[in-house]
Amino acid sequence: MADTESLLDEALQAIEEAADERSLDDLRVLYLGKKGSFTELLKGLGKLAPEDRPAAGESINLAKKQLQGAIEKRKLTLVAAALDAKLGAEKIDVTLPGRRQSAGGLHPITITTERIKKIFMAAGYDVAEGPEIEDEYHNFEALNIPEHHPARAMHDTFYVSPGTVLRTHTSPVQVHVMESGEAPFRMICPGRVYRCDSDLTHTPMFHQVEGLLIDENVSMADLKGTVVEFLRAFFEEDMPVRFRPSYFPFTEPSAEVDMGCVSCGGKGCRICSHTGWLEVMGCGMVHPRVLEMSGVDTNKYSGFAFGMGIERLAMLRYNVSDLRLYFENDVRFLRQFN
Ligand code: 2NL
Repeated sequence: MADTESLLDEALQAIEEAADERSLDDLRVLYLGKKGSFTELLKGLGKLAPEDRPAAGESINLAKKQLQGAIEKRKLTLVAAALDAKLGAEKIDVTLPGRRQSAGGLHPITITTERIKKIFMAAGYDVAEGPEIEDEYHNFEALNIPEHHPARAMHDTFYVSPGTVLRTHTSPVQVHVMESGEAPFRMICPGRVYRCDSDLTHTPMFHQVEGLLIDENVSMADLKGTVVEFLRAFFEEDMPVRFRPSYFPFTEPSAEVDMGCVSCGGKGCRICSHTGWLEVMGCGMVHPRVLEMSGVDTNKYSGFAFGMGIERLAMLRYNVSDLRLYFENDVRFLRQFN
């Protein structure tokens, strides 16, 4: 009887101190299992005098019941505590703002192209597009670029196969439009062009917009007015513009267009190589041979054309100092335009 009582006290104490369900179950096995202390006590009943056995047996069974009850009670406490701890650890702050889906946006070259298109469309120009793979006739011959002209040399042009090239400018689009339509024409042709050239200021693929206007009585004055008004609309600034004589096989006369440096206002800085001027496009009166080859009546019509690099215009407008940024797709760069 004394053994039973002290064993019960010890067991109750241990159960009360059990830290988790696992150690509680170990205690159950230790006291009530097949080889547990209380089971051993019951087995020892036989050694008692027969008249003492019923009372001893009863007190052992009573102790076992008490233990089972204590274990159940402790188990409920431990389960509740474990649940509390889990819920505490998983607590979320519902007042925190949600993670936003990032929206994406247009590439600065796309934004610039759309801006150029908008300006010319407002002046009545159509937008024409065409293939990036061209035959040599439309890329060169039709533009009065003869077989041995340096612009046709292998080092400038990507050949797809003999007689087929990646277009080196968007002029062939204008040639297609002239061939298949009737003057007058008023169009701009934006798109990707390719040149076998790669360094700090050249990438093998870049973007160009060319413009072509053909009508009766079109003069160099019309060209100058168009170019100056376009540049002032694009840069939103009334900067000076000058035309320098130049040469292109497809225009005569030809000119290169400079505008007052947007960075220093003409005083001279690193951007304009201390000249106060930035070269922004090439232009000229369309060579009569180019018009004739595409079926335009040169007795009735004349026209002007111009071409500009979109990356260069976008660099000047957004004050971007390195051309390569437009091709790396670093979101830290791209995000700044949206
Ligand atoms: C430049 C210069 C230019 C043209 C492009 C052109 C197109 C036809 C007929 C005649 Cl179909 N000309 N385009 C004319 C002059 C200059 O581009 O520096 N581009 C980046």
